[in-house]
Amino acid sequence: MSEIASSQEWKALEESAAELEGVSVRSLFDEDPARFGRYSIEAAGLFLDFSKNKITDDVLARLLALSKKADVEGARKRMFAGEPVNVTEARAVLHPALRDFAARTYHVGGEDVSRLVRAERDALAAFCASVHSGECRGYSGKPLDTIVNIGIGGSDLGPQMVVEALRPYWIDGRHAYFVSNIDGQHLADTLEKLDPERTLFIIASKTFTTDETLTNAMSAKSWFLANGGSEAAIAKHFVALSTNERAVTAFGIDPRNMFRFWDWVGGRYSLWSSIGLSIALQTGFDHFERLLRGAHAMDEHFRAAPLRENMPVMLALTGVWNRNFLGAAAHAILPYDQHLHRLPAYLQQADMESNGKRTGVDGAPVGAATGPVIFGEPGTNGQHAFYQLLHQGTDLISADFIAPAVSQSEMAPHHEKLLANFLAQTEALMRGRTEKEASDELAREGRPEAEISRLAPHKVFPGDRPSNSILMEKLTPETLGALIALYEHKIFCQGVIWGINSFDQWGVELGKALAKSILPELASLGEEKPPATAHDASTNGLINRINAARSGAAGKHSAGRK
Ligand code: G6Q
Repeated sequence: MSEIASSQEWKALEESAAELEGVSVRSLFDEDPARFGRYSIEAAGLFLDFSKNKITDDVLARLLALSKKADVEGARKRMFAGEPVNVTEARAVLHPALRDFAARTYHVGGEDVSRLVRAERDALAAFCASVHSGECRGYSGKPLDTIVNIGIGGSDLGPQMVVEALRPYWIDGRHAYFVSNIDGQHLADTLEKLDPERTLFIIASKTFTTDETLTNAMSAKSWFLANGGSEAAIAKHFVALSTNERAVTAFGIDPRNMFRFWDWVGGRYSLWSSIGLSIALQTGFDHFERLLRGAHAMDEHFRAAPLRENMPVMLALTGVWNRNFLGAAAHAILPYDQHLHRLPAYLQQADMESNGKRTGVDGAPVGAATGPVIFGEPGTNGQHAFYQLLHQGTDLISADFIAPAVSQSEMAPHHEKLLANFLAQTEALMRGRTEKEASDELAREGRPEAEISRLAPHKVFPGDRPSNSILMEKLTPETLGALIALYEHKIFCQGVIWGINSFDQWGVELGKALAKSILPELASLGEEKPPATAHDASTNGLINRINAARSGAAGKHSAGRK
C-alpha cells in the first residue's frame, strides 16, 4: 500500500467519515447557515460553492493535513519550475507556460521555452490573420472558410469542446468540423459537406504516428486529389500541428505549413498550444488569446493562493473526501449550458486518462481508490435520463454543476428555467426527502392511507449526495479558460495526493498493440481467411464470425456507402 493510504492523516479522515455517519448535510446547514460563505471560493471569474459536500471544519483541516503530507505545494512548485514531474516519461509538464502573457520565463532542462512559445503563438496569429483576410486562399482563389481538424484524443477533444463552447464567438460564414474516429463513416459523413476549394485540413497529432489520424489524413488527401485538388495545391489546403517535423514531412506536408509544440505539453493538456489552431481560426485569434488569458488567471490563483483558499485544491480535496472516505465511485459533470455539451467528454479524458491508475510513481500499488468514473450530460437533458440513479440509486455519486448566471443567448424564459433546475437539483441531492415528508405530501394530496404507505417508500430520497456548484457570470473565452485550467489543476492535485503520475497513459498501449496484430487476420470484403486460432476462444470466435460475414458480403455490399 502507498505511504499516503497508510498515513496518520489518512486514518484521521477515516475516523472523520465514521464520526459523520448518520449526520446529514441538511442538519449541518440548519446548525450553521454560514457554511455557504466559509465553503466557497471566488477566483478568475469563477465562483465555487462546495458547501453541499458532507464536510466540516474538522474534515477540511484533516484534508489539508493530507495535502501537506502529500506535499501538494512542493509538487505545484516543481511543475511550474519545469522539473520532470511526468516521471515515467521523464518530461516536464508546462502547459501553463503556453498561456502566460506575463514577463515570466519557463525553463525545461535549462532551456528558456518562453521564447519558443511566443514565437509559435505569433506564427499562429499571423496564419489566422492571413486566412481571415483572404490573403491565404485555396488553390482556385476561393477563401478558406471551412476547417476540418483531423486528430484524436487530446488532439481533438479539447479544441472541439472549446469551439462548441464559444459558438457565439464564431466568425460569420466560417465552418468547423472535427474528424477523429478511424471509422471511415466519420470522415465520409464530413467530406460530403465540403467544398475542396474552400477547405483547410488541419492534421493535429503531437506524435504524427497515431494510426487513426494518419489514416483519416491520408483518406482526406486522396479525396482532395480526387476532387479537383492537385499535389501542388496540397500546401494550400493541409497544415500540420505536431512536435514531429520528420513525420510531418514524410506525410507530405511542407514544414513551412507546420505549427509546432513540444514534448512538455501533454496531449490532453494541449489545446493551449498550436493544437488550438481550429479555435483561433473559427473564433478569431483574439478570442483564442482571451481563452489563454482566462486560464492564466486561474494559473496565477493556483500558484499563489494558500491551500484553504485555493479553488483547484479545494475541488481536489472534496473529491478525494467523497471518493476515498465516503465511497463515491463516479463523478458527474453537469453543465447547465448547452454550449458546454462536450465538456463532460473532454473532462472524461482529462480526468480518467490522468488519474485512472493503480500504480504509484514509486511502482507500488496505490492501495486506495484513485480517479472515479467521470460522466455527464448537459442539464436538463441529464435530468430526464440518469439523475434517477444520482438521487435514489444504491451508489454514492458526486457531481459538479456548472452554470453561467447569464446565458450567451438569453431567450426569456429559458435561462431562468434552466437555472431553477440547476439549483433545485443541487438542493434535492443534498436535502433528500424523508419518509415522513413523503407521507405528509401524499396526505396533502388527499391520497388514501393504503396508497400512502404503498408509495411513500418509493418517494424517499436519502439526500447527502455531494455536489459542487461552479458559477460564472457568463460563459466567455476568459471564464471558459479559467474553468478548464481549474479542472487541470484539480486533477493534478488529486494525482499528487494519490501518488500517481497524472501525465502518462500506459493504459492505452495494450489494446493498440493487439489491434495491430489482429488487423492482418481480418478479411477484406469478399476475401476468404483461414480460421483464427491465435487468440482466446472468444476473440477467435468473433474474428471468424466477422470474417464469415465479410467474405460473403462482397456481392451484397459494395465497398461504397450504401
Ligand atoms: C492525451 C493522450 C492521447 C493523445 C492521442 C493523440 O494525453 O496522449 O489522447 O492525445 O492519442 O495523439 P497524437 O496527438 O500524438 O496523435
